Amino acid sequence: MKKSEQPLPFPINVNRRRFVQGLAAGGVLAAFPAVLQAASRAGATLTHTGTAPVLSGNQIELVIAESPVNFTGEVRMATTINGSIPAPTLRLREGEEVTIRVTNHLAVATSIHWHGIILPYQMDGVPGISFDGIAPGETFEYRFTLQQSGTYWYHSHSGFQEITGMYGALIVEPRDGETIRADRDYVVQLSDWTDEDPMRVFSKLKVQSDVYNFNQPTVPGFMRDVSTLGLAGALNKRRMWNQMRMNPTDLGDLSASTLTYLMNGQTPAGNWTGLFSPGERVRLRFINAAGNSFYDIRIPGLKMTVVQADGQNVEPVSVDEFRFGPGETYDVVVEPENDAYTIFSQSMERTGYARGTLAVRHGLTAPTPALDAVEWLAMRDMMGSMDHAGMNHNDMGMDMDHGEMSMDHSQHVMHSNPLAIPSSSVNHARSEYGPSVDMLVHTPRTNLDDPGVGLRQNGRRVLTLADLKTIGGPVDQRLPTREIELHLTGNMERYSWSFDGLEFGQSTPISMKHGERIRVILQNDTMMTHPMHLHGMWSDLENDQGDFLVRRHTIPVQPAQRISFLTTPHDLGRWAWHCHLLFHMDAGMFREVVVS
Ligand SMILES: [Cu+2]
Repeated sequence: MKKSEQPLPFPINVNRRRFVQGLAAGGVLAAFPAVLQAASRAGATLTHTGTAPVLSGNQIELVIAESPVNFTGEVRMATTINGSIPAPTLRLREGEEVTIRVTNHLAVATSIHWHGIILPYQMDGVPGISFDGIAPGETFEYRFTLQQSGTYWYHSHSGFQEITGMYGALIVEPRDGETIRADRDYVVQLSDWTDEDPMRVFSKLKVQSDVYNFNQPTVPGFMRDVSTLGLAGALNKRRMWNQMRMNPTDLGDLSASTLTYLMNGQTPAGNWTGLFSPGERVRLRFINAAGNSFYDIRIPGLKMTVVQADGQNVEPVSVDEFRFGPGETYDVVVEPENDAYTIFSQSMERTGYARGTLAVRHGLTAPTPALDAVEWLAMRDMMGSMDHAGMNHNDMGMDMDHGEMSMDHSQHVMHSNPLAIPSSSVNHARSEYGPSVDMLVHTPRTNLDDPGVGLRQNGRRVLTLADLKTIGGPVDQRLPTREIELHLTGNMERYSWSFDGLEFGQSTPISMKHGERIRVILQNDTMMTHPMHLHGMWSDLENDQGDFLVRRHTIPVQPAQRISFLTTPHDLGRWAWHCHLLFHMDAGMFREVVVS
């Protein structure tokens, strides 16, 4: 049987429902006295879940330990910071120096990375690059001065500790006071939890990359295609995917067959609730702290005004929905009037959701929308910008067999300064022609106004990268003096992820010069969206005409998309650059950047 014709590997049943909804009192262990006793013998206390405690000031103490949780009916050990999921919210002040002492009570090494914070590289918290990590029993003292304000977060950069509970919000209050007016201010932190050992999840993906994909094409789906496309059309659609040996529903590696989606550490059944009084302006600081899930966020009945992206204020834009990947943050302002609204966060692959409520008092709920139908990846998600009408896929701008590449230099635009706009000629590195790469895009799309598969023409106003404009423009106005092009690559069958076909272990560091203005072009030669996070410096996203749009620390790059950003490496040292999907990072989509 061909892979794409397998039946649903995971029947929808009570177990799956438990993953999707979770327990109402996730994290509470009253029903498991044996575990509690064992936990107290080990000196552990109950894990606090839900709205995180807030720590502020210049001296912060954090303790990493294992502690028990129960989100689905099965007790598991989580990795926690100060015994809480999410970890404590740190509220700090711009301009101040902070000392954060992190003590490791685990049996293995740990680390904390301050995501999006500009600091000396030795304080960045990436084991093997910034420092050695924090050994069992040791305390590491982080000390840095906050040179920015906004919504950020922090997480472990060791192994799979992040997805097992090590993530928390980091809010930096502006030195000169807040410019975004709000009566209430809530952190809304999304994450995902698996009852499995993440290492086992990773091994399973390595053996069969679609093991968690239960949106596989099915016989009933085929019959539906026959009725809408005719038999020939349905067969063609199927044949195309089979020839490419790919799966049109590869929207996420993981799904609700192993994940429970959490909002502020609460399951959907737990229903995290933020209170308001009618007419108030409520600021929601959305943080995607998931290990491996993109979320599509909407609050039915409410417009959301996006006011900040990755901690940087943007010109307000009013939307019904936005998508964000692990690492990204968005602040929105809403003005609720009714008694209750659902904050609905469906995962991109549409197998489950996180959910919470905005309400005038506790206990109220609003209806939870149905999950949107799965939309198959479209031609533009593989081929990019070509007009495909009437084309046979052998002629399309994609090469599945690593044959001759067909570069097109005719589009080259003559300009007084060739670096004024990003180059459009595609350069596939030699290293892309190897076993780590199963797809090359020759005609990428450069438009930034596409919300992505599953959000196109859904009747809602969905945020896109093209909508984001940082207030005040770029800090560094210089044109770049150099351009580097890197491709995001992968091989789905091998579950290998890389830059330019080279997994981290085979790669050499990328060199940047201190203070130079440099353009980075990222082209995605895979069928998945990768949230790319560059440590230690800002990524100033531009459009294909070289016009500045928005300062980010994490940029999602869609399938077959080519984006570019400018950066100024202002701090010397060794920095990490990686996909923020935890399993992609671990599978090799990670590079070191050396600033000298
Ligand atoms: Cu990735």
